[in-house]
Amino acid sequence: MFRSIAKILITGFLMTSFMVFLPAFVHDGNIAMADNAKLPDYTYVGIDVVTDNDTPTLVDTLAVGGFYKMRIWIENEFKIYGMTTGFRIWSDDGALWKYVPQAGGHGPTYASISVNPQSRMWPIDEVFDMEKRLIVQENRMDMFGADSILIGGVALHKGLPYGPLEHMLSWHFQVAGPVTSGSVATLCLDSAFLPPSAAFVFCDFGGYTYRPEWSGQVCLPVKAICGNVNGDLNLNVGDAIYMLNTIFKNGPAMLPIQLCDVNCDDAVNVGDAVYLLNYIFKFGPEPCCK
Ligand SMILES: [Ca+2]
Ligand SMILES: [Ca+2]
Repeated sequence: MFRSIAKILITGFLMTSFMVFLPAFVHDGNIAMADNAKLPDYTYVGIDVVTDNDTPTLVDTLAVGGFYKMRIWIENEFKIYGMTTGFRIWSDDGALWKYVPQAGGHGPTYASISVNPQSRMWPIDEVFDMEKRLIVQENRMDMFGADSILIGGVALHKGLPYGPLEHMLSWHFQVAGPVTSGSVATLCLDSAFLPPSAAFVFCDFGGYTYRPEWSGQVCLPVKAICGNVNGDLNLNVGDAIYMLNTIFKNGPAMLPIQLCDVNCDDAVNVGDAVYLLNYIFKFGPEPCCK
């Protein structure tokens, strides 16, 4: 019963929000949700960035080639029955990134978002887009562009229980550039423009929509280091091992090529790993990288 009611309400909320308002909507930065005043209770959305491995570590600098996840934290003082969130990851100075698919993600090609099984959001009911397909959708709307992601409707049929700040969702990405060794750029993460609220939209059981408080954008420096191919920020024997493993298992194309050609012969192969080992153990010259 709750399930079907919530589904109808959330669908109605999305239909109203997007299909009715969207075509005529002009964002002037001053449009408030009509129902905000009915829901004064506190809700909050925040993000941080950690390494995407077994022991996630908070980072303040990103390495080209490294795997990271943006963790989405939510605190709510009353039950949430639906949420629509948009995020953007972009650079003004040449930093590049790409999605990292996750096993067990939502949908065949939309799996770079995962739900934290340790959170009170788990098990999640549905994640769907505006056409109500059960997916997490990336790059769906023109207004979002290639640097944005829309977590469509997150339906929580029993309601997301009250609770303190908790890591709910993760968005997985790899830093893909800049690829020139020694260069530094900046990658920023923020909420994405999402009409009609210009931010996140949550709704309660009655379908009232409102905007949670938002922690604001995070910008991190991105560093490209010649020979540092395993995505941490140190150049050491681990990089040579990583290079060899990747070359023999998946091929050199899987590496950040410009950072791998450490002997500057315009090819990436076992010779680069040997060159790197020689440098690390003090026998050879510095990594080159054009
Ligand atoms: Ca390294
Ligand atoms: Ca080479």
